Order: sequence, then structure tokens, then C-alpha cells
Amino acid sequence: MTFKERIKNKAYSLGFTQVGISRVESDGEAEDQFRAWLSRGFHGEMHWMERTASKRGDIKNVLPDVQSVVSVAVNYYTNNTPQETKGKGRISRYAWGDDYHYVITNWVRQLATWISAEAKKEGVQCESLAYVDTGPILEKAWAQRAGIGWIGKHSNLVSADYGSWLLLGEVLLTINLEPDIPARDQCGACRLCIEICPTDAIPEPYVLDATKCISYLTIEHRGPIPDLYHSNIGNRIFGCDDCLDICPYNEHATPTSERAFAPRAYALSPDLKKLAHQTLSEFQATFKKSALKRTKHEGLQRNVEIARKNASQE
Ligand code: B12
Repeated sequence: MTFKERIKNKAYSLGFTQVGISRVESDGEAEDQFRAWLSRGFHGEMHWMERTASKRGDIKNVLPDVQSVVSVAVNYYTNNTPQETKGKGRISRYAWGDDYHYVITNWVRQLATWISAEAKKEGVQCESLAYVDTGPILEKAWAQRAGIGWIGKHSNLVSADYGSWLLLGEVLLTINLEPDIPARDQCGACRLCIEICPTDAIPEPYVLDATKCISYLTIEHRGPIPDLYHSNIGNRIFGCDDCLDICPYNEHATPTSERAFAPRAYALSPDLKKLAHQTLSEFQATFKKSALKRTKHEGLQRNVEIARKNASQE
């Protein structure tokens, strides 16, 4: 078995759904597109993206001697349907279970440690860095190069085998591994994700104007949400899945075997009235291990208020 095959086996044994490898010798197309995106102001108030632009735009600024990237994906799809009766909110699928950062970061770190230890046994020094979401890495672009899937018109990564209910991570390595074949775009003429977006946040295929995206507005944006988006937000209180729900590649999504992603009690039909009365300490206790804490108590209260206003106008 080659080292590459052993790395992949190890990754699957840790729980990853897909694994792919790319070599750091990119043509820089994704990096150029990223800079163009920033210059159009599509990142809104996510100033941390500007601050880390030199790293996001060149992975060598993250780990100078990086030669290979092991990209990983985890399926988080569960066979549940949100119960959308009046007075209930809606939470994005990725936040139904445990915060994926905890689940997957643990796995990528184990993978990184294992690879370095195995390389050392062969007398090879291998530095590594492992990330899930929060690293200054264009994760989707690296996953596409590694053959895991392609960046779809909604700008999320889509796998022909698993659809797009996938979360991404990666291990940067200073050793040279045989790369996989990059994935090719299979969106074809389909424009369903562009057409369904409630706030027209996809001005052109593959480009998301985050400032209009309900996910950005309800999770990343601080302060009041501009009135013009209120009615389109509907009952969404944390993120939005419309562009993914409609994707034909998600029609045959298979449920994950990872129990940490099983929906929490509140996840499928969060009660808006109850949430409106939730105190800061109740928020902290309820969402301690959930991705929902990202929006903070204040943000969730703001979102719940908009959803309640929308419900009262139905
Ligand atoms: C910032 C961010 C956001 C922002 C901006 C989203 C975005 N599209 O970038 C907001 C808050 C809106 C967001 C929302 C969501 N996010 Co988010 N987010 C990120 C983060 C931290 C950085 C992404 C980034 O670099 N964006 C910069 C822009 C330029 O990238 P881009 O839009 O993808 O553009 C690329 C291509 O589209 C292409 N491109 C750009 N312009 C053009 C033009 C042409 C002509 C072509 C062909 C290509 C092209 O090149 C760009 C560079 O690769 C990543 C984690 C990470 N470190 O990568 C997670 C991540 C992308 N998010 C993730 C998730 C799950 C979501 C949500 C589904 C959550 C939800 N349900 O609410 C939504 C999806 C919304 C959407 N349609 O994208 C996952 C996506 C997994 C996947 N299968 O792709 C990631 C990878 C986190 C993770 N580790 O799993 N997110």
C-alpha cells in the first residue's frame, strides 16, 4: 500500500466521508476570484476575510513549505424534516446537531498527527497544519482540486456521490504526495439554486453576494438586519439552506452515520415564543455545543423577532 493509500484509509477510519489530495502548484485561478470577490465588497462586514487575504490568496503564507493538501469532507445529512407549523422557526441543517467544528477538528488533528508520525518512521520530517472552517484557507477550492467535488453555482462544494450536505476540512503537509484528479463542474445548464434564492444573493453563477445571503444576515451580520430583507427571511432564524435543498444532487443524499449530527430536541421545530423569552444564560447553556452560538444571544433574539413578525403577518 502506498503512503497516500494509507493516509486515505486512516482518514476513512476516523469518520471522513471523502478524502482527496492535491499538490500545491495551483494556477491561482480561485485565488484571483477570491480577490475579485473581496474587491466587489461581497464579504460585507466579514473584515476578518480582508485581514487574512494574503493567506487565503496564497497557502504558502499559511505554511511556507507546504507541498500537499489532504482535503476531507464529512456528510452531515440526516433523514429528518423540519416541522414548519405556525410559530416555529427554521434552523439550517448544519446546525441541527453538535457543532461540527468540535467533531471534525478532532479528526483532522488526529489525521495530521498520524501522518507526521508515520512519515517520521520512514525518516522523513513532515510538518502539518489542520483546519476546519476557521483557517485562512479557500477550503472549497482545495477540495475541488483534490477531486472531492466541484464548486456549484451556489458556490458550495457538490459531490456527485454525496451531494452538498458536506462539511470540509484539510491537513496541510510539507511532504509531496501523489495528487488526485481535480473534480469537474457538473452543474450543466441548471440554475435552480440561483432562481430559488429568496434574496437574489447569487448575482451570477458561482458568485455569492454574502451581504444579501440569509446565512450571512442571520449569522455573521451584527446589528439590525436591513428592513428590505425581513419578509424574505420568513421563519429562518439561523442560516438558510434553500440553494442546497433545491440542488438535484441532493435528491439521493444518504444519511450520515455520525451520531453527533443527529438533530437536537429544538432543532426541527424551534418555538419562536419560547426563544423570544430565552435569557442570556439559557442561550449559553442550550447552545454551548451548537453552531448556533455563533450568532450570539443578541443576534438570535433579533432573528426570532423578525420571524415572529413574519408569522404574525401570515
Ligand atoms: C465566509 C463563509 C461564508 C459566507 C460567504 C459564503 C461564500 N460563498 O463564500 C456566508 C456567511 C454567506 C456563508 C454561508 C454558508 N456557508 Co460558509 N463559509 C465561509 C468560509 C469561512 C469562507 C468561504 C470563502 O472563502 N469565501 C470567499 C468566496 C470568494 O468564495 P466563494 O464564494 O466560494 O468563491 C469561490 C468560487 O465560487 C469561485 N468563484 C468566485 N467567483 C467566480 C466567478 C466565476 C466565473 C467562477 C467560474 C468561479 C468563481 O472561486 C472562489 C474561490 O474558491 C468557509 C470556510 C473556509 N475557510 O473556506 C465556509 C463554508 C464555505 N461554509 C459552509 C457552509 C456549510 C455554509 C452554509 C451552507 C451554511 C448555511 N446553511 O447557512 C451557507 C451557504 C451559503 C452559500 N450559498 O454559499 C461550508 C461549505 C461546505 C460545502 N459543501 O461547500 C464551508 C466550507 C465551511 C466548512 N468547513 O465546511 N459562509
